[in-house]
Amino acid sequence: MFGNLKKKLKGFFDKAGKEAETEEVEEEVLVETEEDLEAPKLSAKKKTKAKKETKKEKLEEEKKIEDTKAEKPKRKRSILKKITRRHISEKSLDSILWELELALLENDVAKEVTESITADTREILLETDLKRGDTAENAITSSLKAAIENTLDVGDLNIIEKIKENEERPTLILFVGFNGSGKTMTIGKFAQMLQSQGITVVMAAGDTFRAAAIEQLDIHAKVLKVPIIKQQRGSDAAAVIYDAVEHAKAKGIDVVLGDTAGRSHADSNLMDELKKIVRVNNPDITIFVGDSLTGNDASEQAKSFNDAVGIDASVLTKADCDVKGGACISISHMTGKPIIYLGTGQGYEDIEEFNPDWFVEKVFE
Ligand SMILES: Nc1nc2c(ncn2[C@@H]2O[C@H](COP(=O)(O)OP(=O)(O)OP(=O)(O)O)[C@@H](O)[C@H]2O)c(=O)[nH]1
Ligand SMILES: [Mg+2]
Repeated sequence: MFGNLKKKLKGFFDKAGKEAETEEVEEEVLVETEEDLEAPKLSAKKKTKAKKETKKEKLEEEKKIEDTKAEKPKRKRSILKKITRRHISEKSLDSILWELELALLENDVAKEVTESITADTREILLETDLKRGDTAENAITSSLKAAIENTLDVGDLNIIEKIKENEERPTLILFVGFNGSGKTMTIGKFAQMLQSQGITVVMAAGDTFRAAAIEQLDIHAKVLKVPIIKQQRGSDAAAVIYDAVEHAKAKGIDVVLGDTAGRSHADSNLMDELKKIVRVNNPDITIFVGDSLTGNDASEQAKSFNDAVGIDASVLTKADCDVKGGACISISHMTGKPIIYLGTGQGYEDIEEFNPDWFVEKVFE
């Protein structure tokens, strides 16, 4: 899984590490220091005056001075200090980042995401001083790692918690995406996963468009012993899902898993139908299901579905195949929504939580 990205980055790091020139620069920096002030002394004038004061006043005055001494007043002072910094020279940075851009593009990271990661890496590298004994390669690796971590840091969505918090009505989870991306299979996996957590589910055969789509979901329902709400092919998908929600309400079922027909964002009729499904049923969670084998296209699709109906998270399927991995980075960045699961095979158990930290470790290990 993600072997290609790892391989590409390894090649990049080797080359970049060898080519990177570091430079030492001496800089003068302002350092703020604090120094103790002398405890205030009584002026001569004040001293004579003090003599004339009563003993009580004198004692009070002395106490005041003692208190001030105890506070130890400090004065801030800025001084110029010379320091030597070692970092990768800007000149070699340009060629390194160009190589990085290529390595990411070749691994299905979308162009705009590549640019953002490269810019982030540049910024981090320029800000980072190389410590004694630190190699350029280490600095490049950790800067890129930090830049990718930033890109993946788009919040989290815990489905199980969200379902358990929603006590008022059944939680409707709608699965949307391109043709053949794995929506229906993922519904089977979700049904199995949720049931194993003691959460009850009903399936809604909302793909009323493609031949045999209803029968396909029906098979999953039978195997998993899950109720299913369906109508004939060609019927109104929004109504099928509405009926499933009503059924869940009546039977006290926790979750409705809504299947939808695969569609391209360019198909305006089907996109309008999807908007209607969303308008009528107001899903609690809309999940974009993307095929990681389609690489760069998956992130473009995710963005267009997010723009059309608003998604809450993505599931990337077929991660068991030798995928490049760049789609994971791109989808999060382009939708601003987290990837929550990876599909890792054709069995019901083949679903894994997506953990950005794990992903980054995997790529850099
Ligand atoms: N290897 C692998 N195959 C998967 C995975 N998820 C789905 N598939 C397969 O991908 C194919 C399409 O899956 P479906 O669930 O029918 O996809 P869909 O999005 O519902 O397709 P449409 O309804 O036609 O839009 C099937 O052969 C699935 O078994 C996965 O994680 N790994
Ligand atoms: Mg389907």
